[in-house]
Amino acid sequence: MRHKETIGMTWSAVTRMARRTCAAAAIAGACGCGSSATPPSTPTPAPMLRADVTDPIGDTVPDARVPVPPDLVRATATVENGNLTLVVSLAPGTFDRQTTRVVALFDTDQNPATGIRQQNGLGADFGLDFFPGAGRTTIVRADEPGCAARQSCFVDAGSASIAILSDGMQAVVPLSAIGSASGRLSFQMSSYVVVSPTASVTFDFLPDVSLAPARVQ
Ligand SMILES: [Ca+2]
Ligand SMILES: [Ca+2]
Repeated sequence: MRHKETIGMTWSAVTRMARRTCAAAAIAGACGCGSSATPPSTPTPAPMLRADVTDPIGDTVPDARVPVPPDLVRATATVENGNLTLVVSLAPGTFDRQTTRVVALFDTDQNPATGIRQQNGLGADFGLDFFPGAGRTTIVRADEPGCAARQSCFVDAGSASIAILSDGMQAVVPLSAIGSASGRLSFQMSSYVVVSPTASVTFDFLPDVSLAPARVQ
């Protein structure tokens, strides 16, 4: 018998044995069949989830009060080890650390009927309000009754630090802080500038409002 056949038979025998073992364990309700020899008490690491979304340069809405409007060009979202890392990039020269603000809205339960309905159909349950001038992002939660009463549609639900990049920002937040268990969510970002104590101007959306929300999956 050639060596290759020996290995083939041996492996086949091992597989048969494993199947039998698994079949017995399955009856007892504790089988890791098809995965590995990892004990059932050790959770399998969740696969990394990701979204990478781009937006055109030069598609901001003009406003005389803001000579250089913040122009969103890219967002990447990564979910790993129970955290969401969100990186937003702006067109070169359009990110002003003192005045640029960016908000990310998450449809955490991926249900358009819950949360605050957006123009593109997103039902926003949570959000991040990036404030580079203060070096942090505010975590906000949808307040549906407040919104219906024409008060604030989102209320503060915590904060996280942000890293300032050359043309953008990065935030890392625990999934639990934005009400997400799996990390699978839809989102949309927008850039804005506060132009007076009572007014802000939104300049750009990513993805555009005519497109479906971005999906982390
Ligand atoms: Ca843009
Ligand atoms: Ca929702």
